[in-house]
Amino acid sequence: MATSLKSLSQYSDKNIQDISGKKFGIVVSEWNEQVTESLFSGAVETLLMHGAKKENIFRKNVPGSFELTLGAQWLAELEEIDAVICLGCVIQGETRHFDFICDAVAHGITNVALKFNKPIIFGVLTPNTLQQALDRSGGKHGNKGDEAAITAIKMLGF
Ligand code: DLZ
Repeated sequence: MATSLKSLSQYSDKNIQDISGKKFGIVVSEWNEQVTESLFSGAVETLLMHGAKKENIFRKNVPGSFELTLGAQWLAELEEIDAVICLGCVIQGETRHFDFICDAVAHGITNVALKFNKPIIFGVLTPNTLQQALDRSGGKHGNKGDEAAITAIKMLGF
C-alpha cells in the first residue's frame, strides 16, 4: 500500500474515506472469548456503519493473543486484504505471561505492518481485571473493537 500525497486543501480532519471496496481481515483471539467476541461485534458493526461490505470482511480465529501476530501475517500476505485488525484480551491478574504476551504482540504486529506495508491494528485489551475488560468491550467505557475499526479506516485514508 503506497501512501497518497494530500495537499492541505484535500486534507480532512476525520480522514474517513469511501471503504466500500476495501477488504478487511479481523484476527480474533479465543482466549477471554466473551470479551473478544464483543470486540469483534463492535469492529464489524463500525466497519459496516462506515460503508464496508459484509462480503469484504474476513475473520480468522487464533487460540490466544500470542498467536495474533501470525494470524495477522496470514491475512496481510494476501494481496487483496487492505487492512488487518487484531483483537485480543490479556488480563494482567490472570497470567504471569502478561508482559511477555503483550510485548510480543505489540512488536509482532508492528513488524507485520512494516513488512507488508499495510495497517495492522492493535485492538488488544490489557486490563487488570475481567470487569475492566468488559467495561471496554461494549460496557461503560465503550468498545475498543469500534476504535480499532475506526483506526483501520483512518489509516486507509492517509
Ligand atoms: C497462556 C495464556 C494466558 C495465561 N493468559 C492469556 C490471556 O490472558 N489472554 C490471551 O489472549 N492469551 C492468554 N494465554 C494464551 C497465549 O496467548 C498463547 O495462546 C499461549 O501461550 C500459546 O502460545
